[in-house]
Amino acid sequence: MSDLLEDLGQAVFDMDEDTTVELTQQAIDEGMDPEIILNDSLVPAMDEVGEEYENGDRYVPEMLLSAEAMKGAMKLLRPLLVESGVEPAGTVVLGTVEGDLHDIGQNLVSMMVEGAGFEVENLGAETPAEEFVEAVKEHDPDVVGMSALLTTTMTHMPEVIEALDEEGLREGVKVAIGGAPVSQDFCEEIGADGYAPDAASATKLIKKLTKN
Ligand code: B1M
Repeated sequence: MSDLLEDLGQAVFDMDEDTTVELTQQAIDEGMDPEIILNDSLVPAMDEVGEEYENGDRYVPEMLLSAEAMKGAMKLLRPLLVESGVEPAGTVVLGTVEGDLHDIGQNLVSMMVEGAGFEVENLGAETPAEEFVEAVKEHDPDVVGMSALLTTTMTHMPEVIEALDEEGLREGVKVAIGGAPVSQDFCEEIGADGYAPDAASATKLIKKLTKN
């Protein structure tokens, strides 16, 4: 790997958004293939960040800062990737369920999944079932991801699955869920396809569900 790509990955790992953006621009200006910048430098750096978090060697705010740096680089790369026809790894519609304002974790999941090369339609907090359904019709995603932080709102998750079923859309998508009160048992109970306890494992789960 070139020194520049190595330094770029290190900047993401070090949570240094300014350097990440600067080095991404430099790599673009030097004519590097945007796909190589993404896949050989940025994505492996975020994988490492995810691993550190899973091992307990990195906390949420530090993971967020690396994700922000990655987002800064993606802003520069996305138009070039689209131009060069690089297919995203898949599309994910993501939202926090109805009545639930908590969107910090969900945004973190969104950033990490985006960092892994997926296109993410982030519906934000307080997303009713109908909005998930509309987004699935509009974006034809591979995965619908739902987040809930309250025991009183996790009950909306099966409603979304039912609404997708009623519209004949359930077969065409995988459903991933997460959030503090949610568990693997709950996932199985409501017929979702996967549960992940944190943003790093959500990314792995979505990769697995889409076989990326
Ligand atoms: Co609220 N809140 N809150 N809150 N809040 C909790 C969740 C609570 C546990 C605090 C407590 O009592 N100890 C409690 C819930 C109790 C329960 O139901 N079991 C609670 C409560 C009760 C409330 C209110 C009802 C308080 C009130 O008004 N009386 C109210 C509800 C409002 C509403 O939603 N309608 C409320 C409001 C708020 C704020 C608005 C002030 C604010 C939210 C701001 C925002 O998000 N924009 C807030 C906050 C910040 C919290 C705590 C302190 C932190 C949540 C957070 O952001 N964590 C929280 C207590 C706590 O967790 N310590 C609490 C950091 C974040 C990175 O983690 O969200 O868990 P987390 O996300 C993780 C994983 O869960 C996972 O990955 C993420 C990253 O690793 N994950 C997924 C999340 N979504 C996923 C989706 C996936 C996969 C993984 O697949 C698709």
